[in-house]
Amino acid sequence: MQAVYQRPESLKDVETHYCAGCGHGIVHRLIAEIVDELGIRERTVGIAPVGCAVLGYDYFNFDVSEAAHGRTPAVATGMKRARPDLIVFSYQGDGDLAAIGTAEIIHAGNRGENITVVFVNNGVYGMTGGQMAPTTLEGQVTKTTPRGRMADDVGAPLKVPEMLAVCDRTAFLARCALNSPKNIRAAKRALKKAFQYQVEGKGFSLVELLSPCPTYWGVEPLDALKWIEEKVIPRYPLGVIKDAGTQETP
Ligand SMILES: Cc1ncc(C[n+]2csc(CCOP(=O)(O)OP(=O)(O)O)c2C)c(N)n1
Repeated sequence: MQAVYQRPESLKDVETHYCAGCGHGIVHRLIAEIVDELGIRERTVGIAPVGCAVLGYDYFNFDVSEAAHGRTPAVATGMKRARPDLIVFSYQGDGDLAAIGTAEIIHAGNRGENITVVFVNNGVYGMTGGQMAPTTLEGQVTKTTPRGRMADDVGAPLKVPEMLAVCDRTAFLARCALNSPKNIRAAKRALKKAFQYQVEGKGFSLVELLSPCPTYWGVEPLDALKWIEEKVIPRYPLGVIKDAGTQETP
């Protein structure tokens, strides 16, 4: 019998702590498949964030460092500059990247660091029990926003790849969703390109992944996928936001 689906070598054979229906496990799997397919496991280093993925180092079968409170792009920068042969990725949630780590991500992108950023946007600070994040939608109930985001008070939901697109030195920026097999396959293609760009020395890449968080959205896992389709994607359009690698040089 031919095995068509098995555990990637880059993923440890352990149970994760993530809730049922959470997107982090899917993202871990995609990264592991890509690292295997690119044959870079021996030189890959991940930087885990604060947030639900704080224990990411327990699940990947390659080196993972940890950086507090939005500082993974800084640690990734140092690691990549000291050892350019390494393939370094920063793994971040929306609280970590778009709130407490906003300055870090903008400046890493603006410097054009040759790193890959995996940005998991589930619309809440999951780890803190569902407080509002910069990405929380108007009308989205969270523990600290029972009536949804009040844009007049706190601003509109933040579009991170669009924000980074204005930095001259960002190379590849995309947004994908984890709500269907088709969208997950597209997410894998975008993530693979982001890693490939680093391997080819093309510079800073970031892929935002719209991810379900049934626990802190207070909905069933299937309803969380429907919410992404009906509410999140219309507010955060999918696709490649910038691809400098395919531009012809004059
Ligand atoms: C305003 C604010 N700043 C900083 C923190 C510290 N903090 C705790 S968990 C966390 C990350 C939030 O998680 P997120 O990045 O949204 O990932 P998730 O847990 O949803 O996977 C941060 C920044 C906080 N709770 N609130």
